[in-house]
Amino acid sequence: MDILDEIYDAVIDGKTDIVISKIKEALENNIQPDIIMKEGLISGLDEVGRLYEEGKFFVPEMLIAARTTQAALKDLRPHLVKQGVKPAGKIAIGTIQGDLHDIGKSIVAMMFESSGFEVVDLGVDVQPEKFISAINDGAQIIALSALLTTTMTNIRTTIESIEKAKLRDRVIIMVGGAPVTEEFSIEVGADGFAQDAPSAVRKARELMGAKNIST
Ligand code: B12
Repeated sequence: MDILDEIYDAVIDGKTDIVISKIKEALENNIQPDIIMKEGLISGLDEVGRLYEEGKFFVPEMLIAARTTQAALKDLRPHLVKQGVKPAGKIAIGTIQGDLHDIGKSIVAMMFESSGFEVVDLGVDVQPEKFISAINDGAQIIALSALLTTTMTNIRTTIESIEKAKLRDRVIIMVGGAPVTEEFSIEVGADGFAQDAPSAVRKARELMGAKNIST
């Protein structure tokens, strides 16, 4: 079997040791770091996302695969930097003001990081000003998570604050969390909604392609 296929399979199985040793072998065989990342790691993780959406994988399997990919990326990062590969985009993520739920937000953050994005995790109970600072610091995507129907309304307040700060054109705004829906996302003027971590990454890639964001 091809080394990249072995990396892909080991990501799906969450076998960190195998992924790391196969990456070493791939580098020794002069396979470019970006090819290892895209065709081994990210496509393996995309498959995990697909299996999750089909109901064949659950959150634990998705977390294990994301952790495997993160560990592998740590090893691969110096080689990617040397090759001049840039992150897929810079994203600032946080749970909305008043809300302390962080499990889903952290899964989404991990999935973005494992998929090649630079992630700034702003934590929980994030005030609009912190999202504004993140945009000023170069975040191209702002991801807002809400788990309570009472805090969901703070998504609207945060988007309004970004508009008032005249930064709306500079950023893609994504929203999610159990009570959030596609209709709500349109109503509050977000750019995109996703119901889980794999579709959040897919949606972000799609939005990055569609909206020309200058930093
Ligand atoms: C665990 C939990 C807690 C923990 C949180 C621990 C932590 N570190 O996060 C604790 C015990 C602290 C807690 C507290 C409270 N909770 Co609570 N909690 C839950 C519970 C059981 C699970 C939430 C969870 O983690 N789900 C798993 C994750 C993986 O799913 P997720 O968050 O939806 O995330 C996924 C997607 O939504 C999406 N996603 C998430 N964020 C984003 C962001 C973007 C941009 C995108 C694109 C996608 C995305 O991707 C994620 C991964 O697939 C839910 C019930 C439930 N089953 O949902 C209640 C629940 C959310 N809690 C509830 C309540 C009421 C509370 C409290 C108010 C209780 C109280 N009276 O004190 C407090 C609120 C405190 C506060 N101010 O935030 C209610 C909310 C009801 C409502 N309609 O608003 C729920 C629904 C329980 C219920 N059935 O009543 N809670």
